Amino acid sequence: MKTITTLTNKIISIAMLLAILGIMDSCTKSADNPYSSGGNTGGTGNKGGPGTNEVWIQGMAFSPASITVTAGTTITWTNKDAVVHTVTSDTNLFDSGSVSTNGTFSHTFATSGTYPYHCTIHPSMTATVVVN
Ligand SMILES: [Cu+2]
Repeated sequence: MKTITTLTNKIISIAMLLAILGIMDSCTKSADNPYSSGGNTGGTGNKGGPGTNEVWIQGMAFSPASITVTAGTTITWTNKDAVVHTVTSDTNLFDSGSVSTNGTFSHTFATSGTYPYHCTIHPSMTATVVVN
């Protein structure tokens, strides 16, 4: 009888250990891949925030106001506002023209430098792309 009890205890211990390992494993997976839930790239909702190499035009502002990328990176802007905006380079390097609600504009930055830009409709909306 005592032997059976000891064996049962061992089985319970092993089961609990496996359960704990299982919990740890699932935590590690979610920590390793924070964007595994799909992210917001290309989405039309306003929840979450812009993904990698992505700028949201939201609340009459560019978010993030300063984005840093490596040369050759394509940045995509998405208009999350109900009004039309533009993504216009201060130095005429790029100009989106009118971007409507949920519309996007992309530009590839081939050369290192600092690239300030603005919205021509709302001149107070300014931001910067830094290319390393
Ligand atoms: Cu604007």
